[in-house]
Amino acid sequence: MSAPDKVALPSRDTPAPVARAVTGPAPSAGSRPVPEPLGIALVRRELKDLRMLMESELAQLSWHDQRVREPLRARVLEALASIDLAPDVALALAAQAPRATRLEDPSPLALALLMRQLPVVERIGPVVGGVIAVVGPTGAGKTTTIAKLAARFSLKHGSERLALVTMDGYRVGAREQLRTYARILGASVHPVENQRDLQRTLDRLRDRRLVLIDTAGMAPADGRLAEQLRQLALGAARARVLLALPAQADVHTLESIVQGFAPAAPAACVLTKVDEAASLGGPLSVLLRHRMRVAFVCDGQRVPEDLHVAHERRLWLVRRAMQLKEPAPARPHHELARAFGRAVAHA
Ligand SMILES: Nc1nc2c(ncn2[C@@H]2O[C@H](COP(=O)(O)OP(=O)(O)OP(=O)(O)O)[C@@H](O)[C@H]2O)c(=O)[nH]1
Ligand SMILES: [Mg+2]
Repeated sequence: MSAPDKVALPSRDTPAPVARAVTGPAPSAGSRPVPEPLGIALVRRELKDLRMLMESELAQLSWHDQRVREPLRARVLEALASIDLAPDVALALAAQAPRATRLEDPSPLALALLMRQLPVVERIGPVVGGVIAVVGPTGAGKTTTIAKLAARFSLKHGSERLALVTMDGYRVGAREQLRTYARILGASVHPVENQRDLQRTLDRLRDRRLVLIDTAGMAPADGRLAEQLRQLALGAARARVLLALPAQADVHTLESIVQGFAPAAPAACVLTKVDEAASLGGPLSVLLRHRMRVAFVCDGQRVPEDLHVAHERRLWLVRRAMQLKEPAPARPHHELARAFGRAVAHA
């Protein structure tokens, strides 16, 4: 192979000529890019195929190795993967499985591991008090959750010591939606425009036993989100923040929600729309990966019946995740092996 001695090394000051020396002159403005010679394109494709083949073979090898060395853990991993748990999370969980057991069927083991690791708020009752703000993306069920929490409270303590505050001035009808719930419960609603307004309103409501703050739904990428969260943090410093996480969203969306709302420092989340989720692998993966604790689980639109305390629903949630798994064969072995290989490579 001839040395590429004609290609001058770029100095620190001169920008690199971006492969022009090798591929010929740059196309002039308006001209079409010069197509790559057919031979080079073919070699490139062959190399890519070869790399994929080698990666897949290596993944298969390490997967088979795992199955031989630790058959029980491999079976637990299969059970966890069958509910669509992300490979990194499934691997971390399976690593906690014992190496041997007398159990014939490893699924209870996977269930037990999930149960033990699922982060939930332990000491919480269905009737909460204090100042609680619910944040989250559009349509996640924030206002409905507020209505459910408010209804629970007023059933037990009446509505005189309850107040609802809304920061949602964006969506048409948002305030009216909260007012409708408040009217039914006989509670007061306090719309606020900005951080100082929020602060003053909370000061006035100091004697209330429960103050629930509804916020405007915003996508994690929405430029206005940072401002809303800033106003909430400064205007309601003593509020505990709950993040509404819609369980039917896919794992990437949930990941971006958790990251996007991290500046609000949520104390826990409310897992909403569990009844609409076709699989719970995504939400469980994100909860486990971020150690995001679940305070409440919502599985329907009914107020307040469809709100449940998460620590009482732990087994129910994990069982449901297991029931929602794809019918057997859950996931082809080669696919699991590839996921396993990828997770090992990224570990
Ligand atoms: N199936 C089901 N629907 C729900 C649940 N929670 C809320 N919903 C419905 O989801 C829709 C949106 O709920 P909202 O409470 O308005 O959601 P939001 O997050 O306040 O929405 P925005 O304020 O527009 O961001 C409504 O039709 C609710 O009835 C749930 O747990 N299960
Ligand atoms: Mg709302």
